[in-house]
Amino acid sequence: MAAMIIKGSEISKQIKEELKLEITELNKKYNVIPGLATILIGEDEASKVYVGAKEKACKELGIYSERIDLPVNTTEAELLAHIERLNKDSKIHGILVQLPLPKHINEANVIDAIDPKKDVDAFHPINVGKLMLGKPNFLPCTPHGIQELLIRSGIETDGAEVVVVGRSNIVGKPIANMLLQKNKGANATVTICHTGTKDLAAHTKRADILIVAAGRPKAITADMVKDGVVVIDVGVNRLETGLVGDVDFETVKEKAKAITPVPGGVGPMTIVMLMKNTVQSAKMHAGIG
Ligand code: L34
Repeated sequence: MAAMIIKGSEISKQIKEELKLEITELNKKYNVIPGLATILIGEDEASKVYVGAKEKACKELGIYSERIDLPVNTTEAELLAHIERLNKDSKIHGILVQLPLPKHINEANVIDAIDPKKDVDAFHPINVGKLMLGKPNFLPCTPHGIQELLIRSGIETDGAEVVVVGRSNIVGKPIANMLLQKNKGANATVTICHTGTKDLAAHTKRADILIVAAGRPKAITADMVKDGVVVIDVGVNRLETGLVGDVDFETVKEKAKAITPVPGGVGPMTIVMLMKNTVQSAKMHAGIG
C-alpha cells in the first residue's frame, strides 16, 4: 500500500492564506497589527534557520516583527531586561525566545519572565497548566501543528490508539495532553514512550497514530509499526547526507496509511501555528473575539 504523504508545506500555505484574510480584516476593522518579537542568542545554525523562517512568515502575512539577535555571551540579566521591555511594548503581542539557550542561562527563569499573555510558544507554567486543564490560552506551536495536520488530512483521532515517542516539554508531553482532551481532533487513548520504556516496539506496533519526537534518526523502523498506521515524524536531524526525521521514511511508508515527510512535514506547521498564536494574541489584547 502506498501511503498518503501528509504535506505540511502545502497545508501550512493554506493556513497562511486564511491568516492573511484575518489580518487584513483586523487591520481594516480594528486598526490592529499583530506584532511578534523573536530573540535569538548565539550562533546555532539550525536556530538561525528557524528564526529566519519565522521572521519571513511575519513579513509575508503582514505581522509586525522585531528580531533581536544577541551574542552568545549575553548574561541572563541582559536577556531578562529585553523581555521586560517587550512585555510592556504595546506593539508586541508575542514574545519568542528561541531554544536551546546557552548553558549559562537558566531556561526556566527566562520562560517565567515572559508575560503569559504574550507567551505564543505556550511554554510558561501558567499556559502549560491551562493546557493540561483543557482551557488553553495558546496551544504550543509544534503540537498544534500536528493536531491541525491530522484534522486537515481527515484522520480520525476519536477513540484512536495514539502512541507518542518522546516526553519533551516542547512536543511529547503537550501533544499527549492535547490528544487526550475530550475535544474535536482529540479524544484518543494516549501512550507516551520514552528512553525508560522497556519494549518500545510492543507499544509502537499497537499505534493507529504514531507521533515520533525522539530526537534520534531512524528510531522507528518498518518492523515496529502495524499496517495502516498514520505516522507523524517530528524529528529534524541534520546528517551529512541531509535532513532526516526520526522515522525510516522509505520503509515505513510502505506499511503506513499516511506519513509526514522531513523536511516539509511538521516543520512548516510549527512556523504557521506561531503566526496563528500571534494573531490570536493580538485579538485577545484588543478584546476582539
Ligand atoms: N522557543 N524554540 C522555541 N519555540 C519553538 O517552536 C522552537 N522550535 C524547535 C526548536 N526551538 C524552539 C522550532 O521552531 C524546533 N523548531 C522548528 C521550526 C521550524 C522547522 C523545524 C523546527 C522547520 O521549518 N523545518 C523545515 C526544515 C528547515 C531546515 O532546512 O532545517 C522542515 O521542513 O521540516
